[in-house]
Amino acid sequence: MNATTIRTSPSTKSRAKEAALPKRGPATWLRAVGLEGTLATKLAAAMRGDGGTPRERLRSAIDELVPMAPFDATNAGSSFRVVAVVGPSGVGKTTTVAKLAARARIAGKTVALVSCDAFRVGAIDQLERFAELLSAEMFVARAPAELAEVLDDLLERPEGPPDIVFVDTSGRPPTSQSPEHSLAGWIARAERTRGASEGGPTLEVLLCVAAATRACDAERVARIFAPAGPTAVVVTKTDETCAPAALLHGPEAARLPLAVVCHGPRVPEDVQDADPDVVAALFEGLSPADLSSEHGTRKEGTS
Ligand SMILES: Nc1nc2c(ncn2[C@@H]2O[C@H](COP(=O)(O)OP(=O)(O)O)[C@@H](O)[C@H]2O)c(=O)[nH]1
Ligand SMILES: [Mg+2]
Repeated sequence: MNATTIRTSPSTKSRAKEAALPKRGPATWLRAVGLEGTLATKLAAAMRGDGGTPRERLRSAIDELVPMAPFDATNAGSSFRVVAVVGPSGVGKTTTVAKLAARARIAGKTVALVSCDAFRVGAIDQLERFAELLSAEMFVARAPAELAEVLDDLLERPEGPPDIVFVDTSGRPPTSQSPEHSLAGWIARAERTRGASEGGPTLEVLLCVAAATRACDAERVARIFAPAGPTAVVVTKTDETCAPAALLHGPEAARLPLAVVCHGPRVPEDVQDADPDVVAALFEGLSPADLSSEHGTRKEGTS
């Protein structure tokens, strides 16, 4: 199973036509793909510049404006990672957990899954099914104390903890009662008790935003989920829109780098590391498959 082999969507040609890069001024095109405000102004200026093809100018403008921090499924430099996924309900959090956990398994890592979503009917069963497919252990934590207990138990295992623990959350705005709210405190405590020499645990909190989210709603999502302490952004459902503005407005609103892009519901295929070429192609209405032939696909464990 190769997580980075991506099929060309049947609608690729029509979407590419809809979003074809402008031959003249870029302002109309930027509006059509949903980009607004200062970001659109900066992109328009960069795209009007000299040198290169329109795609090359778009790519380098994206590279300048949006930091990218691809998800490291190989676990370089950490002995116990906690990766939580937060964001609005229905955005694709549980599916993203499954995709990233599958990538880690493909890279030969051990994973455990924790569901903190005791709210939505069927949410625990959904993660349980993914856990079975991945031969991963799965736990349920309904409150901060339960999550701390699960993580303590995993960390103290005589045979050593799993490489990565993925924490799936409900789409509700985090409060002090939400398990994910307690993660930063748990990490700090674990670091104190274990000491740096033992390689303390690390925490990543991925904020999921759907690709079609407008700039003002991306701001709203970033504000609502700020208490969970996001560290990077995941943009989902790029396959469902020809205006995937949140690829840029999501990271802009959260002031965080883009980690991965999800372009379909399939696990583990429909996920791609953040990369300026991939983002530029998605704005052109191309699927990441169109790029893989130009750039080759990166296999887990070979970076
Ligand atoms: N088209 C498409 N569907 C997706 C994507 N990611 C998730 N989904 C689907 O969106 C629905 C909600 O996903 P889920 O992971 O349960 O969302 P959650 O409520 O945030 O956990 C499911 O039917 C998923 O299969 C994506 O990138 N593209
Ligand atoms: Mg879910």
